[in-house]
Amino acid sequence: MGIKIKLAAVAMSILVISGCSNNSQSDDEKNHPTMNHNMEEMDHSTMGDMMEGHMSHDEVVLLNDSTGENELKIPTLLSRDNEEDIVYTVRAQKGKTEIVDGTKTNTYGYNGSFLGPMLRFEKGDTVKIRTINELDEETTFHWHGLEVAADADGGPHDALQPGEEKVIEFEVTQEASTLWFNPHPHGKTSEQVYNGLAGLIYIDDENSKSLQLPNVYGENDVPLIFQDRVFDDENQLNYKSVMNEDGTIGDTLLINGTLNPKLTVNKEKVRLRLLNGSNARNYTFKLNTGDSFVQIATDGGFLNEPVTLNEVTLTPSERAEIVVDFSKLDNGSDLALINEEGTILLPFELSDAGGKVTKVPGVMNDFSLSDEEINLPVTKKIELFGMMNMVSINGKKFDPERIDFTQQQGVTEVWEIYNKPDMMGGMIHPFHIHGAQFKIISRNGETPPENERGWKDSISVAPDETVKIAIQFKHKGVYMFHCHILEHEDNGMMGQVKVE
Ligand SMILES: [Cu+2]
Repeated sequence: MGIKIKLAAVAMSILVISGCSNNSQSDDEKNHPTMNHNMEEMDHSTMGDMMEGHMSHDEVVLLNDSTGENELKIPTLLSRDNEEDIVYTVRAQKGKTEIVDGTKTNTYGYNGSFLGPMLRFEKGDTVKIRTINELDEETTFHWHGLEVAADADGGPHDALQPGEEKVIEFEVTQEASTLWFNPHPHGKTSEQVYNGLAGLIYIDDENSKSLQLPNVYGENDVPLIFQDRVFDDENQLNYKSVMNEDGTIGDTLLINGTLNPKLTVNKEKVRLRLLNGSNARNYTFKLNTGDSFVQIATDGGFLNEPVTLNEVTLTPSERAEIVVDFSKLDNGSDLALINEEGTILLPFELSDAGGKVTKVPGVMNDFSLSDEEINLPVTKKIELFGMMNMVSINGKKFDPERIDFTQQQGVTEVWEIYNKPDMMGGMIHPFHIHGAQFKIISRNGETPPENERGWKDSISVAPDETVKIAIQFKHKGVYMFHCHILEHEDNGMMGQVKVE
């Protein structure tokens, strides 16, 4: 099967992809990690890399349609180590996984060979997690979106060597939300995530339990982890052979690790918890019928009111919870989740069973952004710039010995994040801050769209865009902030804030 390629309008055409035989072209570069770059700014080694077979940012490999032949896998719920205490064990492991029928792919996983279980906490819980590194290389256990002290956060300072373990303990103080966990060892994050290290965290609270939203896990409350990969001729994930310094993109979509997935649903409202778990690809999710759906939650909690949308875009690490109404569909309806190119990501099959009657409440949360927060002066400025291995934040690459900013615990500050374009355009950088949920004040001076008026831990920042956020850290310690294109992160597009 050939790999489909897309060319940007202003192409600096270096198209050297081994094994590619079927290039289709389009002018549409919307929502892709596309970069048209000034050649003069590149050094020779970068050029050499690109000439030797890495993709340039002028083309994005299209995804293949899902054939729908495999029922979607649902991550298992991780049970506690014993009944009395809220203690969990999470092991990073290697293994072999039958992703493609009849063959075993070498993969990484948590408590299994590929991806991980789902950890479900309740607000107010004191949770202990025993993390164990059973890999042959160092790793860390980072809890993306969780508001914990930095020594429990699993940043690059917290590397566990092979065979090492560490127990962390924290209280769940934040509201109901869909978070996730992944490795964060500096320079190795991209490959470890690519090989399969990623898992889900659900937080429940009194509010989420009282809202009567669809909440039957795996039935009408379904997590969807989107990850694109390239399988080689032996059906292996050979990261080094497909790695792109600017973000590794694949032609094959896995959802929850399932190749060619379909989801069987009852005739009811179904809540889909979308997580962009890809190294670099952006997704704009739509229904193939053009029908609308409602978004009910952002990265870190419920929106105040459901927002009706025809599409929602997620950059790497962002989440959105949406509710799709299947209750009025006929059997035989041809319904699928697609992306902006019309690629079928997830076909739905309607079962004969009638579903539960649930309602999306008109009021779900009391998130607020005060005038005081809006009017705070900007006290931290972030400038994202560069491409390939020449990415930087405020002109600097990550240095574990350097603290870039300090901030007082419990004090709200306004950060201004600017994506500085190069002469030929630039690319979207998804920007993530550890250890806190924040609020978007403005995008280019404008109020953010309705579906971003909620708690966020990762934001898309487009070329030449300035995003202002209000952020407060509940805990102390040194936290990372970085681009969530994992290869940019590994290439040093990361800094540190020390909360005192
Ligand atoms: Cu980036």
